[in-house]
Amino acid sequence: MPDERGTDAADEDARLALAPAPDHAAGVPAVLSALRHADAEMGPLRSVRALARINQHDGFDCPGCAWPDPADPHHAEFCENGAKAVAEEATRRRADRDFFAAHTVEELTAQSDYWLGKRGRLTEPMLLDAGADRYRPVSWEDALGIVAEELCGLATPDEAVFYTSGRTSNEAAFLYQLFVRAFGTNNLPDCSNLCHESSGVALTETIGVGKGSVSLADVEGADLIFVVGQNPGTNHPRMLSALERAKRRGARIVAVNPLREAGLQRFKNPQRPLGALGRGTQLADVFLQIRLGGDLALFKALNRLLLDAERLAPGTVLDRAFLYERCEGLGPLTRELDALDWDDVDAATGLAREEIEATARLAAGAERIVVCWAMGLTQHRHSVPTIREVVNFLLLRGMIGRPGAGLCPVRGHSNVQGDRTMGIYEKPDAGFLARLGSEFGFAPPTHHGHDVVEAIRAMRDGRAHVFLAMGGNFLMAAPDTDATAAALRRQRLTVHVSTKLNRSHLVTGRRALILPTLGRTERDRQDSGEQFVTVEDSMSAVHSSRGRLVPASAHLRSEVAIVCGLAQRVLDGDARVRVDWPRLAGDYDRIRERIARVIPGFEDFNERVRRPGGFVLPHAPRDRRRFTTPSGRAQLTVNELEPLELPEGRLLLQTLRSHDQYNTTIYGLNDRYRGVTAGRRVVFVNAADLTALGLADGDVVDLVSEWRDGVERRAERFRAVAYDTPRGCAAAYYPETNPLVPLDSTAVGSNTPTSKSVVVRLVPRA
Ligand SMILES: Nc1nc2c(c(=O)[nH]1)N[C@H]1C(S)=C(S)[C@@H](COP(=O)(O)OP(=O)(O)OC[C@H]3O[C@@H](n4cnc5c(=O)[nH]c(N)nc54)[C@H](O)[C@@H]3O)O[C@H]1N2
Ligand SMILES: Nc1nc2c(c(=O)[nH]1)N[C@H]1C(S)=C(S)[C@@H](COP(=O)(O)OP(=O)(O)OC[C@H]3O[C@@H](n4cnc5c(=O)[nH]c(N)nc54)[C@H](O)[C@@H]3O)O[C@H]1N2
Ligand SMILES: [Mo]
Repeated sequence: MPDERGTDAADEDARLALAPAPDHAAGVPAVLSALRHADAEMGPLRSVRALARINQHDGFDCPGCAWPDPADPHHAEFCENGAKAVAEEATRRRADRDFFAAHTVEELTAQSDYWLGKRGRLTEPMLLDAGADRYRPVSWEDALGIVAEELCGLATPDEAVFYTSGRTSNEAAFLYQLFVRAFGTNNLPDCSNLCHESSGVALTETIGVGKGSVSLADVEGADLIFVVGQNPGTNHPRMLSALERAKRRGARIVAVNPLREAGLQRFKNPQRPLGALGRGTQLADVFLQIRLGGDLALFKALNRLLLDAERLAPGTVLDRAFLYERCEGLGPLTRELDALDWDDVDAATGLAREEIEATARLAAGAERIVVCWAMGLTQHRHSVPTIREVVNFLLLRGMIGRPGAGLCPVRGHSNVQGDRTMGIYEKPDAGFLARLGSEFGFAPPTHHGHDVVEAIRAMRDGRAHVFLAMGGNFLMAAPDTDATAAALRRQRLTVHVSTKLNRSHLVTGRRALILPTLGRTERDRQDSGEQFVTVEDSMSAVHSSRGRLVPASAHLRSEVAIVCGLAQRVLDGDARVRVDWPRLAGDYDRIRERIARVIPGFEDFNERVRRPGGFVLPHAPRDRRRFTTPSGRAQLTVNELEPLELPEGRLLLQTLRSHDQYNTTIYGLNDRYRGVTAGRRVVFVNAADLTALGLADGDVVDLVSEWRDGVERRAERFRAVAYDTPRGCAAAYYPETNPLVPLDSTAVGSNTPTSKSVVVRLVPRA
């Protein structure tokens, strides 16, 4: 029987099939897969209209990933997975009032996440009354009234939690954080807490800005590109085009990953004539099949080898002028690296010394180095020190603030970076709060709020009673699913502003509301006429996004309108905050005027964002080699290696995405690039580990995670698959494995759950 985590193992197991993984990404199957999805969800006409507008100057920003758009967009500037993301939103299916009347919440809970997502778009506000067995329609006025009633009944504003996912536009995010702070709390956890927080923390400490330092032109102009802990073929397919262009100009690519991901090996560009059919471009020149969590050791080793090379040929490897003028900490770093224990490096990385030495030689000789990374670096216990060591690597060679070189954290959600820029952050800085307060004439709270993990604890422990989410699927995205479910169930009210049904709507507080909203692809008409919104990509470029499709239902409201409606009801009569919410909701230019006055870099926002392609936010290290750290210098840091102890008979499990999902939204049950068809409950294990554990390829096992709290967390019925992954390092899909990630197992410095290193044992099913 499926449970509230959405396990429908019995159903999937029977059809699961496995084949050898292909050695390349995209090509004809990608084109076909994209078209099949689009057609099934949208029909042929709507497909053409929707897909033609993705990432064009007058169109909408792809709701897929945060990879930037080229200055001259290709006539079809999207990828297979972007097309799927659009189809998912622009689907013609509807989860309307009849649907909710026909199913109890209990019945819906028994369905898989895949099934829930396939019900289509939400159409009107729905309320789950205390004690009711199913949702019923409710008017917007009544819905907003319920939220206001519960929020105003709290003992303090800090008893409410306001989550944000990363698709929310700049305009909605800015008003949302303004509303939350005017209400009186900084409890603004977001999906970044689960995602690139480690990057933000490490970069802020070392270069003074928590964002990447490259443009698309830098990536395409680099002569050496590292792709570390990232699976671009699936998660950022348009990045493959940039890598291909760099390769054509002679760049070399080093891929660092425990898995031989298809997209890292070879790319058949579906957007070039014959590209989808030919042999494709070989991408990675060097593939370092590293152990999970081994990257800190790898980059320390590379840095040590750079120092050694400099000693042999002084003045040829390190950028001494840059180091002396702009950086500090070289002395302690040199001493630390000189004491590096190579046995530790061998153990942590599992790489051959020659592989590391050959990579160091490439790095010593390159003129323009870019390092790209994603979740493989950010979701480990030592993620922050690891990313700091990547910064050391680039600083030693003077590779920040130089064309064709720099740091490239590749963001996930399409506006996750913009939401942070707009102030969605639980630890806002004093300068930002002062500007916000003076613009709107109130005193924002200064004490820090809860991040995701803290929010779950607060809800679990009875310190928070109302949970509101601007998008996302908190229950399934957060770690420790059972603990998160228990925390949500303790709430008086849970509220979700959503486009589609998901499990977070089903595991609720005493009362629950679903507030349906417009998606990116849809026309947004307000008092002053049709509106557009803006977003910021991974490379700090801000541009507009205008939906053209007819909204999924006449009752949908934009996120901006929902926030303004909420704020007006909740803050009603509060003389401290003087904001004309209806005026802002009626014309988004008015919101952008306020953003321009509060957030640095947004001067003349309305004018500049109307230029084709928008504008790029300032970034002192990138633009002027200025480092906005307290000392004004870039920080070289000492990062200690702490080898991870893996008890006998245990594996380290990473939880990752298949090719057929968008985070918690499951598009389909295939993972074409890893050879999996019709199932998701698989665990990839090194063949020798299987043998050592007395298991055979294809055995069905339970995954049991072991943590020092003594609680054994279990995820049942996974097919063990012999796979090309280093000894001791297993992999399985998120979100099915989230029940295994202990709430208290987080990265030092960023508090991000360690989703890429969970200690597990495999227990055969009887
Ligand atoms: N189609 C699609 N696109 C997406 C998403 C999606 O779900 N579907 N999600 C979006 C979001 S929010 C995000 S954050 C990004 C995520 O993009 P990715 O970070 O690419 O996503 P993951 O599937 O988590 O893959 C992690 C990769 O890191 C590797 N890895 C794991 N641990 C380690 C390690 O210790 N060291 C190294 N070197 N490598 C390691 C894994 O083998 C895998 O290749 O994608 C975004 N784009
Ligand atoms: N074990 C494990 N856990 C992880 C990760 C991992 O790698 N492993 N990755 C983490 C990462 S990187 C991230 S970013 C988080 C993702 O966490 P979230 O951002 O919370 O999750 P999503 O699955 O992206 O959210 C999907 C839901 O968003 C809603 N939605 C879609 N579009 C819109 C819109 O335009 N507006 C509104 N209001 N709602 C919309 C839909 O209802 C949909 O069901 O998960 C994290 N959790
Ligand atoms: Mo993410």
